[in-house]
Amino acid sequence: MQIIGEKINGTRKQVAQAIVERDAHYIQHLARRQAEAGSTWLDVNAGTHPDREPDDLVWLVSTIQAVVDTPLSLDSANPQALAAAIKIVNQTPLINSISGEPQRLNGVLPLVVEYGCPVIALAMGDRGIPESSAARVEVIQRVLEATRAAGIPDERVYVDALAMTLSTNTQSAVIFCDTIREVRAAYPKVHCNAGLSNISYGLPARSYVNRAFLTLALAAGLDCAILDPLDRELRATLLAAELVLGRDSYCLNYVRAYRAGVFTPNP
Ligand code: THG
Repeated sequence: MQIIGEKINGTRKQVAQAIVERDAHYIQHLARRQAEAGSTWLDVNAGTHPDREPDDLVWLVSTIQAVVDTPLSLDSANPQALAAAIKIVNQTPLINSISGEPQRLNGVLPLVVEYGCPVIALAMGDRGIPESSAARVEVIQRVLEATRAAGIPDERVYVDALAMTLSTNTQSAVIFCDTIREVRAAYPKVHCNAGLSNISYGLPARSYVNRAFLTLALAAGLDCAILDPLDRELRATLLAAELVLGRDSYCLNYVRAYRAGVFTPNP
């Protein structure tokens, strides 16, 4: 399982403030803690106005790289911001993301090809996020035609079926899992990613919802997630679910994590 640390995201209030104030310490603290918690990538989302986003993303990337060497997930729909950030990264980043929107495919795919990056592909087209799993699979098929035509191997594509909050559609986790089951069957080599915490947006006691969703999505074929790596109970759930799904030979990861103290509750 690959983990993308979610915490450096400008839609979070304190991060937004740190970006405006150029508070490097706050960002670096989040970077260090998420790296220590075992993130494969750190998501970096400036979440600012498109005019400011290239500068803000570049500042975030250089601020983070000054303290950790975990590769970054550049989270932006803005080709200018991605192009500026990609030039200064120390390690090949994950590009988050492309979609079926022509503007995004045309603007971002050339960068993915030029720099040989892994890339997240969202199940979203020019008319937004389709309601049904069948329509999401169709969008993904179109995006994969484009990535294959550009010479990007399926192994470098992280399909994201888009986890939307249950507070506005109680079927959204079911639709998500149905979509990735179909994608997995048709394209065995692609990865499947989720923005896990989206699922519980607007609900109380979110971590329980995140944990239940993570377990079911893992069973459906999820192998990568943007999540809060500092949520120890979520990490314990991840380890237990992978063990139960037969993805932890000799129970090694589970037992090692127990010994490392992962199973003590969140402070
Ligand atoms: N897919 C892809 N990228 C994405 C998303 C996706 N990037 C943004 C977002 N969705 C994933 N990142 C976050 C980051 C923070 C939160 C939700 C999604 C969030 N955090 C709470 C907070 O900051 O208070 C705490 C979360 C919790 O309680 O666990 O809500 O879907 N490709």
